[in-house]
Amino acid sequence: MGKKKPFTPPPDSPAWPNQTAFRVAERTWKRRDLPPELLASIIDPGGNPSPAVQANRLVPITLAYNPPTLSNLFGPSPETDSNGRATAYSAPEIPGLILIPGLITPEGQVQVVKASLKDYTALPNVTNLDTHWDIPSRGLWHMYEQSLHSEERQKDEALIPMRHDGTVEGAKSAAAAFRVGKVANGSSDKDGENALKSKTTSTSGIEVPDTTSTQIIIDLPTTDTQNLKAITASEALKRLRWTSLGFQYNWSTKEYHLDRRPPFPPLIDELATQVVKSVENITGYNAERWISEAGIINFYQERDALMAHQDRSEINTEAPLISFSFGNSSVFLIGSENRDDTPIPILLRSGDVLVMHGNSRRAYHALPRILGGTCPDYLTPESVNDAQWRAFYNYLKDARINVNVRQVY
Ligand SMILES: O=C(O)CCC(=O)C(=O)O
Repeated sequence: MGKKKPFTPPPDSPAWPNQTAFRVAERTWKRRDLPPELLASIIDPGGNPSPAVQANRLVPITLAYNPPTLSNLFGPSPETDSNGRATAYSAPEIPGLILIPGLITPEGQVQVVKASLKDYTALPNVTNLDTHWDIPSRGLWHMYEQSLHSEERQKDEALIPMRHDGTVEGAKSAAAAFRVGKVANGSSDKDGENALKSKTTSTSGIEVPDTTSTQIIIDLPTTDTQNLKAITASEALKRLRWTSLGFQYNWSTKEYHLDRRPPFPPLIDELATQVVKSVENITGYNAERWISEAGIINFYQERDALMAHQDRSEINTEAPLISFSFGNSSVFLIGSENRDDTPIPILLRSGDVLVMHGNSRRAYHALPRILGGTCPDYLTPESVNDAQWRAFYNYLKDARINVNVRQVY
């Protein structure tokens, strides 16, 4: 008798008991063998003409401004009204969600991807790698590029050492002063070394520093790192999951560190601010009030996923959350504040922008699936007039990058 294949229950099977509707949707969309009829059910704001629009799952809305007048990195959306104003969409099933497909031009996408990989993965922005590896101050991308140019690549590729207590290579040469902190007992800032001199009271009544902090504290690992070893820059890039911008996020307490605030990158601030402006008429949140205070850049390899979660760490609940997608397309699920509600699946493509405000700001959402092989042709090195781009494309063709920006206070 032949060997029996292990049983995998179909997504809606009673063999998945006591699962919330959101969890069932996540498991459904995680599948490597997504059936064509399931793929056909996805809401695709960038599809032209979009069947989702025809099915009233997306409703065209008019933006306050014609996007190219706000930023030279904004293109016109695929559809424009008679005044030339771009069309964005709301999704009636998820009140407060706004989708602006194809907002970022190919040139804009190239700029943001390059900056995300090269500039924002270097100190003073802290990445998931910094906890475990002592990335030299010249930065991960710089090391990676050097390894690409090295003739005897395998032999010459430098290793990134493990981080050991008290040793931060970057501290020796970087302009900022670095300290290594212990996340476990929260004692890293007991002595007030990082106390900020200038504080301002936000609309939420919290005292928020209005200056950026030059001191970076890298939390030491709370788990055993015995099995980790020094790695090459290309290995490290595959393990890169996130980098944080502005107020640094404490992943353990799920709060922002008021005393850890590297300067927010002007390019991302500008794009986010102009998106906020473009949707002022819909959100009612005036761009004058907007401050790009914190951001996370998520780096996904093809098999990565982001589990269902709510973004609840921001105190300012009126400000929208702005989210940009680059590289391979993905399936984005968003529901309500209750995991028992079935989420809707949305296809996010490179250059798309998503705005969460109102009810959707606190809705559960997840990213169960990256769709490999969907990085757009206009991003291939042959299509982009930039000699440096080839190395970035080499990474992006198998990846997705999400840049999201929040006003915290
Ligand atoms: O990658 C995405 O599009 C979603 C990211 C996200 O939900 C988050 O960082 O909270």
